[in-house]
Amino acid sequence: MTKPDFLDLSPEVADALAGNRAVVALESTIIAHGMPYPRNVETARAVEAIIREEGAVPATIAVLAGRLTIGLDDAALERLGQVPDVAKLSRRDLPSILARGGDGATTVAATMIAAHLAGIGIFVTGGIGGVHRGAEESFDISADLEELARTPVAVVCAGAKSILDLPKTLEYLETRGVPVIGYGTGSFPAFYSRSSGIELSQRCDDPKEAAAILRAQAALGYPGGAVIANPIPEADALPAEKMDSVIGQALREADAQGVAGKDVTPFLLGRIVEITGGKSLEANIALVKHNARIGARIAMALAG
Ligand code: PSU
Ligand code: MN
Repeated sequence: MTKPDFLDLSPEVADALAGNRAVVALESTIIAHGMPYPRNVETARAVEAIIREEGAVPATIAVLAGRLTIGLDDAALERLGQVPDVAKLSRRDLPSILARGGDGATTVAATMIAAHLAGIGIFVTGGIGGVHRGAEESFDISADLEELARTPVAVVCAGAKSILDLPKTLEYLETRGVPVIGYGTGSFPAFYSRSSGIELSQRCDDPKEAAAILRAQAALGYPGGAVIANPIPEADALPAEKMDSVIGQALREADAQGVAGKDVTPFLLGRIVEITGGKSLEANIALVKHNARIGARIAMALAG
């Protein structure tokens, strides 16, 4: 594939890809809209360090001055984490910002698109977007799900937050043929807690097994990606009942304030951190770091 001229790879990432070494993509919406400053930037750096420790190369992705940038330097991470109102970019938003210029943070969907253009097959984050509660009325279904159905990038995450309708999210992924693979678990993780109680039909128990499944999927020539659902470590998990009531409050506030469209997810994420006095943030950081370690190991297994 010829590299589009709006794509910028950092020298480290370009080198690793040219040498067929393990590279792990990371999103930037989690930095700009998923966590407060300065923990967002600290976490972004810590996650990159974990991926390096495991022998892989991290590639954080964002749009900077209208360039789709793969592999951010420290100044760029700081800017995305600090500047208020950085644009949140999903699939639909990329063409305009690349044409017009400007900065923006990429969601799971947009990060998958960029990773695939660059030739990166593994992507680590916290949680994916999904079918929102009440979607039968609002039609609010994250473009992340459709992206998973069409772009061949595997996303290592801790499932999805129960701000979403998790059964409907899994039904959607099933309909679109996206493998959802429990990593060391038979049930779908619920982000802050290890299990949503929903059984998964597929699991793997180590990086080699995950890599074998992804290789088989690639050999089948499927257009889409996969979800590797890695539960939060036991020691960092929060009680599900407690988080359900926090999430319930955040959802009621969003409704009362008429929050809609792309603002829904950032609003809920921000309120959950505030209502829990930062406890949810600690859990979020712990699970992202854990995903980084597992994702890097899977990338190493795929490259090796
Ligand atoms: N869920 C989280 N943290 C996040 C997001 C989701 O627990 O930071 C972000 C991701 O970037 C995801 C996006 O792709 O929100 C989904 O937004 P929407 O629901 O508007 O598609
Ligand atoms: Mn939405």
